[in-house]
Amino acid sequence: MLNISVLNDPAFCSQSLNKYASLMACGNGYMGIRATHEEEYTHQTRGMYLAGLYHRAGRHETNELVNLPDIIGISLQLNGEYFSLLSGEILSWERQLNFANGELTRSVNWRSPDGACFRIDSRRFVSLDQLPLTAMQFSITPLDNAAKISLATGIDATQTNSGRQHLDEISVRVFDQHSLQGVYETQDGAIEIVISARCQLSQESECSFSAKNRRLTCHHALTVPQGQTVTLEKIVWVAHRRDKALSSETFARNALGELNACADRGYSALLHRSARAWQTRWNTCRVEVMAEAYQDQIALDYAVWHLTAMTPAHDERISIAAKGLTGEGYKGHVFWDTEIFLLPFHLFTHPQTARRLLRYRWLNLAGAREKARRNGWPGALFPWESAASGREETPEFAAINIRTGLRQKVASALAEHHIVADIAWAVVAYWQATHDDAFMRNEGLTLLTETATFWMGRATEVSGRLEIHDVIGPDEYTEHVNNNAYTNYLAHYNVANALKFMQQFGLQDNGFTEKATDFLARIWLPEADENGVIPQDDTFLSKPVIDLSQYKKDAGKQTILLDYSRAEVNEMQILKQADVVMLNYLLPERFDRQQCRANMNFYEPRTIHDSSLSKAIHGIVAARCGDTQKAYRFWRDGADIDLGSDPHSSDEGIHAAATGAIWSGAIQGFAGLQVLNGELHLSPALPLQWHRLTFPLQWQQTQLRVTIDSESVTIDSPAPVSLTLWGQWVTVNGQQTWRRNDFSLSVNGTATTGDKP
Ligand code: IFM
Repeated sequence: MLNISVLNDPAFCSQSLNKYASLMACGNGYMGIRATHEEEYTHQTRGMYLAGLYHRAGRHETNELVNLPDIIGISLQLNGEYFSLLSGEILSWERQLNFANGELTRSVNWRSPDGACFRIDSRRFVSLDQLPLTAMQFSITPLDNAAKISLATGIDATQTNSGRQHLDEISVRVFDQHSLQGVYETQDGAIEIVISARCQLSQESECSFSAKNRRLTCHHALTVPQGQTVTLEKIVWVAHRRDKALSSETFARNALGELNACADRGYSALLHRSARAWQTRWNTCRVEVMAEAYQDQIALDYAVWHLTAMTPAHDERISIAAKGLTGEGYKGHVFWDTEIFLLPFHLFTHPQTARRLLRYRWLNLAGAREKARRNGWPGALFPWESAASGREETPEFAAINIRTGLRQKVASALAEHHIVADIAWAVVAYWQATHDDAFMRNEGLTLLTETATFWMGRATEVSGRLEIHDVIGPDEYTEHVNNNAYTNYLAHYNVANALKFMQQFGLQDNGFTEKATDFLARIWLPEADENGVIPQDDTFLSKPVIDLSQYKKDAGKQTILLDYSRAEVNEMQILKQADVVMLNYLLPERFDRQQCRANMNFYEPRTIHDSSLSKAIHGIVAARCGDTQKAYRFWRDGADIDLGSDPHSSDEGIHAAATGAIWSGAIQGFAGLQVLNGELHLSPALPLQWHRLTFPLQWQQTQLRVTIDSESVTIDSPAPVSLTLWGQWVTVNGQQTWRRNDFSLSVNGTATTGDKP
């Protein structure tokens, strides 16, 4: 039995309501529900989202992940007074998300302003076993006197995305004495959502229903004797559809049937089934660390839990939003975060999910081709931000300047083209880790050649060499530059791999081969200076340097923009996030330790880390350079982006990419996992704070288990697998242990070490 950790919400605090609503959000890849309290607080943002359910609320809006009608809210009156923790006294408090089974629980002892004491307990989960299912229980125990209790809960369709209403209420109905159903449709008529809920009280009560102002509500009133507990059990089934093959009535009736079948089983049985699904999940992806700080294990469990909860593994037509399914930040759009920060976890634990994420891009090729064509380029230009259709969804303008009334244009959609090569990078990574030839022959090669074709058209000839002009690299504080090193090198990698895999799979296209060969010979790859520093772009090194220490202290808050305009920032050596260091991370074959260290030493002092995508990558590169303690500091800072003490860091949702990077930092950083020329390398070096690290790893259809401590590595493999360990070629079959110092073997199976044959 794995000893999975829990995440605690340490105290009721009105400042951090939204942070914990994000961090403790329950989800299963199909739906996500923010961990808001049942009772109402003005600043609390409720949220329930279905992966891929986007809609545009108006002409000047972009598609956004729809915040669905709320099912969590319960209005509780105790002796005629509304229950709120802002009044009275909290006598004891416990709230936690149990990662093992996905259950969120709260237990509060509370004294009301007029002196009566109550215990309020609540539990809920989103089922990993039946995706449209969520269940909750809410219990009240009057502790010192009998109490009059009334409860009101149901389906509240007044919910909006910060005021933008996406849904029409089509019908609301009540069935028998317990069940409610609301049918809603996105205002463009494209998607129908049916929410069915059964609310049952553990004791006899006066029960009634109301439907008013988009709220369908079930009311219970009763008197509860002292010491007795009354429990409301609410089971909810959230169905949706685009295709209208069934009549509305049949679809709604089926949903009610599903609800009834679940509700008849009851909360505990439903939780048990979901917990079993989580157990299976944990068995295949838990990363265990024996560390001085238990926080590190919590961070790793937090990461794996959310990486599961945010990923629509059931449906390849959708991908992962930058905030997962935990909030409305970035409007639920999909960025390069998915391929570069989230895909590695899936690739090395559930490669089928990585495949689906890539198929999402493949299914959306039409939008990418269209974007390239509109801009006058061939091939596929993937949108910087995408949603369900694969069209560009980046908002045209950022926040308004309220002094001038002017809106700042968002340049990313116009120039942050590296996403094209990032997707190609992920295709190659997927093939290397799986050798899935069927995928490569079909989707993979189409993606590689379409993206390569884009780069070949995108490049500009300058005195015989090919350059890529007017781009934004990963560092979004430096806009519209020529020859961003990251972009040029990744474009080269993209075209080189398109050519390589075409040849490997025996596909002949003379025109493509000729053009690609020419591109590879002439594309400008910015060269390192004598110290190994690669210029970020053509002009970066000529810009002035300023002292960034005060801004680095507030990393993530973009405080530099309070002192300088974006245009001014653009004219200084200031990075928002890893750029050349990111390049070093992604293409380890190209850059040796000394070059990585040189770039890290040069660029890191110039990097504010205002993006949550920055520190973890620095950590991995530091680990590869042998600076394990520095890597650990970056890793911890990366974990603290969500889990640290800032009460507002995650109000609008967790940072999905940073969550992926918690996993990557451990596996690609401290375990030293790299894929070099298609081969698996491990070069573990644990930070002093970690004594042991254990994790499962899928590599080319074999499920390995790796255990690392300060002196040795043990690998368990059911079939022969070859890899390079600390620079030496080894083959593992069964369980084998290598000591770091001498590579002496303690063998259960057979092993060979030495140079690669
Ligand atoms: O994709 C990132 C980008 O690199 C930095 N700004 C936030 C985006 C979404 O996470």
